Amino acid sequence: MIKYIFFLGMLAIISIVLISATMAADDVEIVLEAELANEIKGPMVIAVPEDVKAAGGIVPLEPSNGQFVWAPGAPVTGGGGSGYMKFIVDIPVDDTYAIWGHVIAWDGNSDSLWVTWEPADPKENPQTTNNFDFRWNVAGGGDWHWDRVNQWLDAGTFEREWELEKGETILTMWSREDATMLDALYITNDIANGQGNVRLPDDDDRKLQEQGGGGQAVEAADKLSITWGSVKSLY
Ligand SMILES: [Ca+2]
Ligand SMILES: [Ca+2]
Ligand SMILES: [Ca+2]
Repeated sequence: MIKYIFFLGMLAIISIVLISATMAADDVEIVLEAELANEIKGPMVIAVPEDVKAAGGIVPLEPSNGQFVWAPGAPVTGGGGSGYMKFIVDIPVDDTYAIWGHVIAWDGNSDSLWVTWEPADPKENPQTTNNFDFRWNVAGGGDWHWDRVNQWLDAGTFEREWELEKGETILTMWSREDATMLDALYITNDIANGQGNVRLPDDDDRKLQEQGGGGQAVEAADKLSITWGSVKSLY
């Protein structure tokens, strides 16, 4: 009997160790280029730094992959509110996720987007509903910098997170104020360490994105690439 209890105890310990190892391996990062979005609707367009000069702005440093997405606009001026970029994101594990964007926001008239992520968010166009739940107050700065997607309400600005099940999701970045620039996205379920782990897409990430995949699972020590099944197009 004592032997049996000991055996059960050992089993429990082994299970805990195995579960812990599995949880570490379940950290997910999905690193996307804005310009490789599945759909980009004008006036949002893929741009290169020189295009900014034509709009009257200061030419930014080279973005990841040489390109970014924006609704063209001159500094300081208002405008925006139409066009979007849509990403089909294959979520590998049920969990809560957050998003960081690699952005430039020159001024108070060029520093916001709308963000919806279905199915956690409803299928809603915030450009027409003006629903502040989906308004991202992009941190200002004339050089590329990371900013976590937030919810800019009248009451203040709050970090956003989304509970998602494994499977296909649709992330839409809608133009709100023109000249807001998006270079890349970093999505993770390791939210606590997200700000410290943010990184730009590499060749493997771009390959996954172009194949219609979701992302890479991150092992505790080194990164393990996983190819997801190809994602069916929704369009
Ligand atoms: Ca603004
Ligand atoms: Ca603007
Ligand atoms: Ca880019």
